[in-house]
Amino acid sequence: MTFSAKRWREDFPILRPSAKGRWVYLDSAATTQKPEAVLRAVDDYYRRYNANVHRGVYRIAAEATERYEEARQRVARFIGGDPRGLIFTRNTSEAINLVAYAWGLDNLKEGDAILVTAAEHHSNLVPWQLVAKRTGARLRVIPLDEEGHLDLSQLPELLEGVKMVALGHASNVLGTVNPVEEVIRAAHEKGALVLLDAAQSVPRMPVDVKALDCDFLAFSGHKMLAPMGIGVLWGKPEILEKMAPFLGGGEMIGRVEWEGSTWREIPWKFEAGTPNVGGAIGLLAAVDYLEKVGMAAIARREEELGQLMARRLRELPGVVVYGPRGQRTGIVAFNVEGVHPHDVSQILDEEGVAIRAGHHCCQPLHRLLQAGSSCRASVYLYNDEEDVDRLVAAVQKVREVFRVPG
Ligand code: 7TS
Repeated sequence: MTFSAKRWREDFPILRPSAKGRWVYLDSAATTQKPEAVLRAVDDYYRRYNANVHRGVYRIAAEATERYEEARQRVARFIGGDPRGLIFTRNTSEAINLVAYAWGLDNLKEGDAILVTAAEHHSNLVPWQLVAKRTGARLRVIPLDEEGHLDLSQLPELLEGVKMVALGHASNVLGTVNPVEEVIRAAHEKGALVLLDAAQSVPRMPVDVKALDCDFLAFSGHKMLAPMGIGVLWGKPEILEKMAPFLGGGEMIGRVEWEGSTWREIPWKFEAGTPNVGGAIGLLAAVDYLEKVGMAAIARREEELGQLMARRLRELPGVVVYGPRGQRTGIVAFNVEGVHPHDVSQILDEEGVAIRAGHHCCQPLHRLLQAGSSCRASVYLYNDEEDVDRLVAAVQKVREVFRVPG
């Protein structure tokens, strides 16, 4: 059965063609557009049953609480996890900070190591640096091979003394999917925990925390059709239960005395203050939508379009494409020789093609690639071959404007 991006695209008001024609959105790795179903679910909450959760005993407060907790159950099912381990956060960054602080400050000490990869997003690097500084732990880095795959040849040595492996599942620059099962198995054999930064995997492939056996998983709603400001940390309940809270405040307490307080059970222990109820309801609608499309179908489609984009861009003289030649996701970073990515992106914008330019929050990786920054095109379920044609034609235009040799 062929994948009908056109069919899905119709659900996204922002993507409807204007008088100027079709606008091509290729920046879904930064944030995805939102379908009617999500917009309607959020709108319905604010119009019809907006109320704070877990507090009021009146009718709409009960409805808001019910929907919020239903979102927790539904999103947990989407990733194959126990809902008691599902904590709503603002985004992936906050989810990772939660673990770095609430787990790291109590479990890391001088001489311990935290293992990351050379392709980490700053969100899965800087929190660990901050906590390493406070605890005396050290960061260690899994290197990459020429194509951007993890070089796991030294993994047993790299794991010596490691307490936490904080690992990106799918790269937001290279388009690689890391062999996380292998790393998780090896880490567990050495007694280390594993946090997966799944910001780019949960939106574009089936992810099952039980099958993976990861200890923590972090992702953002806004990269998977949901509104901004809602994210998820999933953790194994038995680990979360032993952790101290991250933030203190209302909602997360059991009993409060002047001298100290007790905490609610998980997951509420980690949700201080009024949560983003509308966001969670939007994420529930997003997950329903994604399952209707089918995560396996989305993954296949991503791979097809990613391969096509990488191949077509590589055919253009003076264009360098980063990442693997083989299997990849629909995230493709590239550079046009001698042209700054901001100039590329500006010309593309004039051609009605939106891509991202910059270091994509991966400065150490860009230094490895020997590029200060790059252009990045990323697809989602609403993109198709015509969008790839438009991208390639617009990059051709850049080559002409800047007289790129070839
Ligand atoms: N980890 C990865 C792999 C990411 O791609 C991102 C966001 C994050 C963590 C942080 O997510 P946030 O929702 O907390 O911001 N990446 C990007 C990007 O590539 N362009 O814009 C945001």
